[in-house]
Amino acid sequence: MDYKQQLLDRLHNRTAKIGVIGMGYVGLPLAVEFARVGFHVVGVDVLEEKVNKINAGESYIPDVPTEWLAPLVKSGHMRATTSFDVLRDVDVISICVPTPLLKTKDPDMSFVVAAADAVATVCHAGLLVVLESTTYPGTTDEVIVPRLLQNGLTVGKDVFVSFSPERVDPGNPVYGVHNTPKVVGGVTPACVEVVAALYAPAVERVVTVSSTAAAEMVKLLENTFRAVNIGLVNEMAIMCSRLGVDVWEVIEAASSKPFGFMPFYPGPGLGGHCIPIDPLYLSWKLRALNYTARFIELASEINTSMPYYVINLVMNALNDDGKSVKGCKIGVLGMAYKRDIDDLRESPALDIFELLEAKGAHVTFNDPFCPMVRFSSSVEHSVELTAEWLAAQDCVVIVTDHSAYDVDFILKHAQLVVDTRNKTKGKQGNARIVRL
Ligand code: SAJ
Repeated sequence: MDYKQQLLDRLHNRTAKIGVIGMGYVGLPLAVEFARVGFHVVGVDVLEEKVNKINAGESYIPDVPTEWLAPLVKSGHMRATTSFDVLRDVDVISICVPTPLLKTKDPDMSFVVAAADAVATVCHAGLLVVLESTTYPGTTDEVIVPRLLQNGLTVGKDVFVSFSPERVDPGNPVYGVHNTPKVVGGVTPACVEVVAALYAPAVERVVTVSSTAAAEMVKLLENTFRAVNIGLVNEMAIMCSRLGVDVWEVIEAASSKPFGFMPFYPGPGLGGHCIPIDPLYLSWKLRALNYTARFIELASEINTSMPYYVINLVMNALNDDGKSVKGCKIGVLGMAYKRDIDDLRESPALDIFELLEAKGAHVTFNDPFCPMVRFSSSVEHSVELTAEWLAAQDCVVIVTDHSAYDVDFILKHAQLVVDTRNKTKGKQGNARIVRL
């Protein structure tokens, strides 16, 4: 049996059945994109709540409008379940599960291993398995492949194994699954051919690389590039402060260079589920190979120090008003890890909030996207952004520069504003402004 040709035919005529494990911000958009181009897709997730919402045609991922999902569920092109058994009948399995860090800052591969073990129980000849979760180079070959070989299958002949990094940018109004080029790598050339044929109908451009490790590394280069450059510009901010130079002015002027420069901006720290974490997967792997990824580790050190740097800014600003943090009222504007989204994962605002509380300040926050924040020992709710609340704060800290914030209103009513995002650029008001 020519399983490669069988898969290629089924992918070409859209009769291939696709299973996607993990109905999160990566898996659901991917599943919907496959369904939109005519595949029958089944999403598998451990959370019944997500499964029920999908089967009711209700999206819980902002990047997937319900009006996209509902018709696909109605037509039978999209459904979801908590049972892995459905994967016995699919031709393709895409693994889109989290790859977080353990408390020790080491990779937490438990979700990938659990998915790989589940796939091993349903694996059959003619199956294509694609890992999309961001991970260290070698994961696909070392974690996925051995579990599939237990079934006596031959990779590249009976079963096809690939890696394709997810490039979902939550909240990006321009780039989605369809128009973000998709990098694909495979264990063998036949695996590359098959995985390229999988994505070809769903994405505008497929970029093939020669191996799974290369594809795993592409993603890590992309996000390490960001983490290191953000670390660089955060250190630039610290240096500019020592020099009495406005780092924002410097970056804006440097951005006038039409080649060889790309602006990054200092901030309160590095949030999100990608940028602070992915590079540490790479440095972890290299440590096992007796190599220290110095740029990654230094950038991580600088980026994780930024919340403390912000606390110092606040302390010094209050000190200039003859106040100490202890006993002061401090209002935090924005808790999400970046503007105009509701994601709190790794948000530096969480650290800033807790560090200020630890110093004895009475801290409250406003975030139009995050009505509630659960801390280790308390649950805090977003307060209404009123003139009274602003005026009552000894200091207001802009941590996340949501577009909805009316800076003129804030500067009119606040006494002191510490701005970590240059949101107050070119603005004046009653408040004294201290910028990162
Ligand atoms: N940040 C800065 N300065 C910058 C850029 C970002 O401090 O110049 C901070 C942000 O506030 C945030 C963190 O870094 O806390 C990460 O920001 P991000 O813009 O990288 O946004 P993410 O985490 O949503 O990154 C995603 C990434 N997508 C994936 O990894 C799949 C990344 O590849 C995208 O390039 C990025 O979105 C994007 O372009 O927005």
